[in-house]
Formats: sequence, C-alpha cells, structure tokens
Amino acid sequence: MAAFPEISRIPFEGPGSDNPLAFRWYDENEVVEGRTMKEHLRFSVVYWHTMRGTGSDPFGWGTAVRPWDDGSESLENAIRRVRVAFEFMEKLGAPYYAFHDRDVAPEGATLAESNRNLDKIAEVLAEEQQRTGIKLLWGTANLFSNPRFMHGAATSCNADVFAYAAGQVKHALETTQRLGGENYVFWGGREGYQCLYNTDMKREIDHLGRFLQMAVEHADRIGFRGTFLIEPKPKEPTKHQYDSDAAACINFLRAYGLTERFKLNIETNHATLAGHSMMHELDYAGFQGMLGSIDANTGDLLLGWDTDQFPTDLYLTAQTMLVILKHGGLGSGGVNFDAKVRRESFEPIDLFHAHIGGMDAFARGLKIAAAIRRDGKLAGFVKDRYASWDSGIGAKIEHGSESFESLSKYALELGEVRTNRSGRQEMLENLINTYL
Ligand code: XUL
Ligand code: CO
Repeated sequence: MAAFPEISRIPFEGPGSDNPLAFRWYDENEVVEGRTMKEHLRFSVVYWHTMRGTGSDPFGWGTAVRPWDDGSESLENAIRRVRVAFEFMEKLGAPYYAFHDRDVAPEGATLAESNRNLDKIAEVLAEEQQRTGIKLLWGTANLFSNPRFMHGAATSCNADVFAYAAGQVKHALETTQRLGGENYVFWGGREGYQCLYNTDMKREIDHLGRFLQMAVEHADRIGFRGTFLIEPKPKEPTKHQYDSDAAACINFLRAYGLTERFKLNIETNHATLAGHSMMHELDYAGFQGMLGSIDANTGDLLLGWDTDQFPTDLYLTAQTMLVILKHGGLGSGGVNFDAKVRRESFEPIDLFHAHIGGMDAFARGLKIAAAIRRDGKLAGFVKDRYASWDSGIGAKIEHGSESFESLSKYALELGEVRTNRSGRQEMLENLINTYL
C-alpha cells in the first residue's frame, strides 16, 4: 500500500512552472562548475523529523497526521515506516538519508534487545536501499532521549552511563558500516552542563575525548572508512554544550589527537544560536580543512531556539554554497535537511512541499554562488584588499623574515600610514543583489 498514491516522482519543470509539486531550480542533471547538481548537493532526508516528528511542542501534543503510523513502538510499525520513508525519498528524488538508531528501531528493555531490534530494521533498510539506490549519508546514536542520559552520555558523572553509551555507539557504528554509511555523526545531545557547581568540566571533556578515540579505534578494528563528524551546537538542551561552535570543536579535536579522522557537520540553526552566521562557521571549518557536511535548516530571528525550519532564504543558500564551493565541496558529506515541518503543516503532503522548497532554494543558491564566482568581482575585490601582503613588507612578514625590531624601523621611516582603502561593504552588498 503506497502512502502517497497521488504523488509520482517529483519532476523538474523549470522556473516557469506554477506546479507546487515540481522543482523549478533543482535539475539533478544540470552541470554547475563541472559537476551535476546532484553531485554538488547530495541531498539527504532525516529520519527523525520526517518519519518520527509529531509536531508536539512544550505546550501541546503532536498534530501530524501520518496514516501509516499506528503510534506504537512495535517492530511492525517500524518496518512500515521504513517502507514509507523510502517511498517518500524515491518520489522526492533525494539520493541520501540519515538516521539515529532509536528513530528507526524501537528501544528494547535492555541494550541487547535494542541491538536486536536495530538489526532487524537494518535488514529492511538494506533491502530498501538496494531496491531504490538511495544511500546512507550518515548514521548516529541517540544518546540524549532516554532518562539514563540525564547527566550526559560520554560526559556523564556516572561511569556506567559512559559504558552503556559506548556499547550503543559500537552497535550504531557497525550498523552504519553495514548499510554503507559514508559518515558517522556525533552530536553531543547532553554533553555539556546545566550548573558548574556540580560539574568537573575537565574530567567530562577528557572523557568525551577518550570516548571519541575509542570510536576511531573501533572503526579501525572493523574497517569502517567513513568520515567521523562532530556537529557543533552551543546550547539546548544544556545551557552550555561542549561542542559549542566550530572553533571550540576544532580546538577539542586537536587537543585529543582526533583531527585526522574527524570533520565538522555544520548546522545553520546551531551557528546562529552560537551568535555566528552560517557563512562564518563554514569558512572557519573550511579554511582548516575540517568542513565535512551540513545540516541544512534555518532558525527564526524572533524565536530564540532551535526551530529547525526548512531553508528557503536565497541569501542564506547562496552564502552557504559560496563558502562550500570556495572550499572545494562537501566531499563525502551532503546537504542534510535536519528540518521539520511546522506543527500547523500537519498533512503528509507538507513533507513534500517542505523538501521541494529546500532543494530548490539550494539549487538556486548553488547557481547564484557559481555566478558570483564566474564573474569574479567579489573575489577580485578581496584579493585587491589584501594586495599589501603580496609583495614588499607584507610578503616579508608572511614569510616570517621580519621581527618587531625590523618592523619598528620600517614604521619609524613610514611616519604615518596613508594607504588604507575603503572596505566598500555597501557596494559589495549591492553587488550581491545583482546576482539574485
Ligand atoms: C539537534 C540536531 C540533531 C543532530 C543529530 O539539534 O541537530 O538532530 O543533527 O543528532
Ligand atoms: Co543537526
């Protein structure tokens, strides 16, 4: 029984189309900068919001109508959901998906039972991947919903919880490998603190470092070759999350010797919660060779929390793609829609509208970014702005041959600096508008 019998494969109809169930910009075969849109964007659907989101919020129950889901935690229901997920992704034309262990399979009474449940569902996932050609972008473990993780998982004050989490991640990693997952993600759901009076921060962060080292050791043992990704987020659910932003994560990874195997999964709404723009986080990770993947969504400026909305703002997608292209693309990562429909958008068809909009916004963002790069005016301006570093004293400083002694002599001869030029911010903002 099809869940979406009235929908066939979402077609590309071009910008002139007024069909809300067609792509106007995302033509998976269109070539941009030498690669198809499909290859650049590597769109991925998330299982947790799309298949498990109910629309509940702290003030009310779920609103989502999902006729295929009986609301139970049975394996039959979980299997039905897998079939629907793949029908949805196939009709949408999304090449990838991502899941947490506990979204796809019910939690059992013991870790052993949970592992068995995941194994059964993984069989069905493998079968559907085989049938459709849809691939696993990444897997992860939910180390934050169950009450046992109230104090965190790898950073819990309770060593038994750390051990349990290790056992859970071992199985999630093996399942990801079994399904050909190209990455494995760590989002530290409760890895942080609410109160420093009761927290030994150094010990907790050391434990997190050791936990991730063990993940790498286990990956080596089983031959998992995918990229490990950390997903920065500054707060929510805890008041301070240890993986607070790209800079904090990279510092942490360096301190624990993990930079060879880890990159970052940058999420838009997390960047803005950290007080940064998506561009900032992407560029910061990118120039250190640590940009792995993105969780594509957006927040709402008037709401201060992680609203996980679908991205439709063309400035945002153009800026995002500009930085991604600058750093040579996402490699084994992708554009993963960690986004959920609003609780007022409760019908199944809204899942299509949301994803089509996000995919079109990214396709258009990609084209805008490519046009900005082709034109070269923006890059040319930036290059010129730093021209004083390309020769003369600037080049010597960059090569490391100058000292305070020599620069003091240079500055004394200079007398005063008379070479500053305008940053032309407004002119550049106007320039960007010409590509939209
Ligand atoms: C939470 C979040 C997670 C991760 C995966 O804010 O973004 O869904 O992407 O655990
Ligand atoms: Co995310």
